[in-house]
Amino acid sequence: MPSCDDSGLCGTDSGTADSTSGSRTVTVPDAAALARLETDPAALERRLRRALDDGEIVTWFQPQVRLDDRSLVGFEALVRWHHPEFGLLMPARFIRVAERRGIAAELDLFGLEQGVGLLQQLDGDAAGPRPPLHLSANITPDFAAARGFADRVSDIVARAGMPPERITLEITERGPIANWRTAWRNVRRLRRAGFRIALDDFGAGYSSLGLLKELPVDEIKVDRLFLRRGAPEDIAILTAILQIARTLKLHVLAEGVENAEQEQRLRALGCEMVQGFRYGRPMPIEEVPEFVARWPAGAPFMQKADVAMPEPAPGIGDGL
Ligand SMILES: [Ca+2]
Repeated sequence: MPSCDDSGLCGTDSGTADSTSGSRTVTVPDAAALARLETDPAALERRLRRALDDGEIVTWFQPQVRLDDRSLVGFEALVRWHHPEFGLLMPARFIRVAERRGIAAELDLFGLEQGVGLLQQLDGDAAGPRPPLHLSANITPDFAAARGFADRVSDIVARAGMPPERITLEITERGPIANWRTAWRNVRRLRRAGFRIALDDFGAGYSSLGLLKELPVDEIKVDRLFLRRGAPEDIAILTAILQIARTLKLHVLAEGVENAEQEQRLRALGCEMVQGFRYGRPMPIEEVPEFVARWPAGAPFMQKADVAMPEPAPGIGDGL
């Protein structure tokens, strides 16, 4: 069975077999055949386009939670490729080719559209009044820089009658693109229209402090990298990120929270929101309504805009 982690990476166990994980069947990929596809960008592009047409691209959703009282805040939409031969493929396997070949926009829009539809369904399911749930949708930088980006995103949300304030666009500075200036102009336009903007993978890769000056950011998504080990330098970096966020009045969401120890660390640092296996794994869209219905009564719902940054525990950050 492939081991899929929270970051969206699946293992590439060799051999071909079917195994069942809960209610869903997972196909273990033929690693050699998959590698052949991955190393042939033209073939991968053709196959990916067909996947979009044939309905093999699916969106999974992972809950986002307020750390303080475990209020359910919303979900991040995560695009997957349900390949008939290779099983469930994470974006890491195809996103680079998708970006280079101009398909990333279609994947981003698909995730957004599915997510907006899900919010509508969840609104309709609510038995009584509850704060509206929020959607976080990933946007690749190439798409952000593309002509028509802002209109295409706005259209999907407007057609559904969904307030843009219920959507966070997660953007990362990954990789070189031709025109950052255009990308950030487009992003600023969507922010003015009411969308929230999150800096994804913050602290890792290309996501830089400079972007906090460049962009009207609402939220920082702290990369899982700083949670894994709990080493003093990781804690120092987490502390510094949270201090910056507090000073700039930004929201913070830590990704990749898997256990009580990590949760405790984030709580002491005054982190506001979390996402990770500890609160819910990514799940197929059909499973989300039941997940929401079963959300424990003691852990309420909360509108994302109302989540406020708590103060860190006394002594945290001293000496930095
Ligand atoms: Ca993301």
